[in-house]
Amino acid sequence: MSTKPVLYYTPRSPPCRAVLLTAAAVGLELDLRPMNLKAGDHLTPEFLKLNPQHTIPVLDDNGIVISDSHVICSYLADKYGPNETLYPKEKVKRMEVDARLYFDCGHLFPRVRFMVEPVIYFGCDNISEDKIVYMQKAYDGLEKCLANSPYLCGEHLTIADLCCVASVSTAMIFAAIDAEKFPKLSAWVERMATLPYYQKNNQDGADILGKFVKEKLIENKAAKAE
Ligand SMILES: N[C@@H](CCC(=O)N[C@@H](CS)C(=O)NCC(=O)O)C(=O)O
Repeated sequence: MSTKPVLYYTPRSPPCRAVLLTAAAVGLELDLRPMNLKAGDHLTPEFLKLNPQHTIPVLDDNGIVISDSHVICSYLADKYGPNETLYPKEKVKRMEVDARLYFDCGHLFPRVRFMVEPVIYFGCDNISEDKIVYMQKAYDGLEKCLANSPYLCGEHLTIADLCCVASVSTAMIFAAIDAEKFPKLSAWVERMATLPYYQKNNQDGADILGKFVKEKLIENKAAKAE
């Protein structure tokens, strides 16, 4: 008998939230298994058997094990999506969505992690201006994608929007989006926030991370001053 797909995750992680958003978009219930990275849950022998790269999210859909949020979102949309718009089957359109997913993977999310991980894990007591400016430079790519359409790949919401917004909504807590410079991007973030499943599956987790990093900055500063 097939059971609900299991998701190893933490709500504060942007890639994990991209999967939560996609599952909600296709109306799929997941068996959620919270992970504590600080405690090393991702480094146990059992977890390493699932994902030797020791990253979350990891999806286990009745024995089909997938790591990397972008691949998981593609899989969920293909297998459970009620229509083809979320991850188009037509080749050229699909490549466009994939290009935006790679943009998140190679540009957006890495710049988020360079801002927050040194604070969370290595006692860093500030997010330097160069990291903030570098993050903001990546906003320009999204602004240009949105030049003629409400979503990153045209008229329809796709998994590219869901993956990118998980990173951007986190990034903007530390690297503000200048609405004059990036009006389309600002409007897109607001549009995404109106999705009925957005708050629970993305914003709540982004807020938890934002609060945690801000508290960590204070804690790390105090530790340095001692
Ligand atoms: N490209 C991966 C990145 C996943 C990732 O780096 N996740 C972080 C949490 S936000 C993680 O698992 N870090 C633990 C580690 O790298 O060991 C994805 O999209 O799934």
